[in-house]
Amino acid sequence: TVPRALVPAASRLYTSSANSHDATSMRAAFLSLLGSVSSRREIDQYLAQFRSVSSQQFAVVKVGGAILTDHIDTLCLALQHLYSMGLYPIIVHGGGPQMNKLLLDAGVEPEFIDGIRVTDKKTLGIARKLFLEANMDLVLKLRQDWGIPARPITAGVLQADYLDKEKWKYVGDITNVNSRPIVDALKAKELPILCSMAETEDGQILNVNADVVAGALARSLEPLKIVYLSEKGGLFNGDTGKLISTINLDEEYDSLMQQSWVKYGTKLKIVEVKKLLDDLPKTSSVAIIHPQYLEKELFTHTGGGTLIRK
Ligand code: X2W
Repeated sequence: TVPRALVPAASRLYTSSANSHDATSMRAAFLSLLGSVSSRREIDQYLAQFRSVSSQQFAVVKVGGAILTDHIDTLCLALQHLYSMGLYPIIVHGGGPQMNKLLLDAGVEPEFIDGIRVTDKKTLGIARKLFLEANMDLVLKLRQDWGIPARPITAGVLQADYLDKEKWKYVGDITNVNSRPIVDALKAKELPILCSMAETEDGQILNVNADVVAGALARSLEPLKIVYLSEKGGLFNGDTGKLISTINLDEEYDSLMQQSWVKYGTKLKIVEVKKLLDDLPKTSSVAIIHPQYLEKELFTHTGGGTLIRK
């Protein structure tokens, strides 16, 4: 595992060099971070690959709501680390668990159909307020506590129609991604922080599942990495309970689909990831990981969660 004890020291090193991108000191800190688990060449190889594409094509990172509440510093540290190397992932965060709690507090029972929240007018009102607050909290934390210039992008990117107004009410199906605000933020060397709300043509705000937003951003920007940060930190084999380190869809998809433990959410996730990767260049891959292993996943062959590729 990553020697986490080294991380605070490394992060101090980065803070001092975050703006100058002082290659030598960053490199020293980075190597100390990953040194025990991977070779210098391995890290170099990945870094060169990530730097070979334009900044909007490095990574789209989806941050699950539970990460915002329970692992925020781990997330910020990982983002600071990437930022110090000149890597600017595009962040979209959720807020599902917080939303459930607010609804229960308001006396409303959360309702989902096929994993998508049924969002009536009252629920939408609560969601809008919560997602905007969560977005601003994350942006301020990154800026003030971690010295990372983050930019909130809460409108103007995601266009949508109603997914099915009868069934889900105020829930969006993304029809278009306007990447301009994201590209502008990256040009200004700021981390774009998006939340999972979209707008219809006539300006109605709609709730969208954050995984779906990440997929739509990925289809539009075609990044090398699509990362889903979650508490579980990967997909697990239901028979052995072991973390699945790599799934090569071209070779394993059909046999995987026949496994008895591939059902419900796991099945849905694999099917969705396959659809996504079918639409993207072969160099793109999806990683499902805990934020603690973000760098390990990005810069080592062994990774730290589940890597899905074609
Ligand atoms: C989601 C958006 C937030 C989300 C919801 O209201 O919960 C829909 O399902 P997590 O933390 O990633 O689950 N929207 C339409 O996806 O957050």
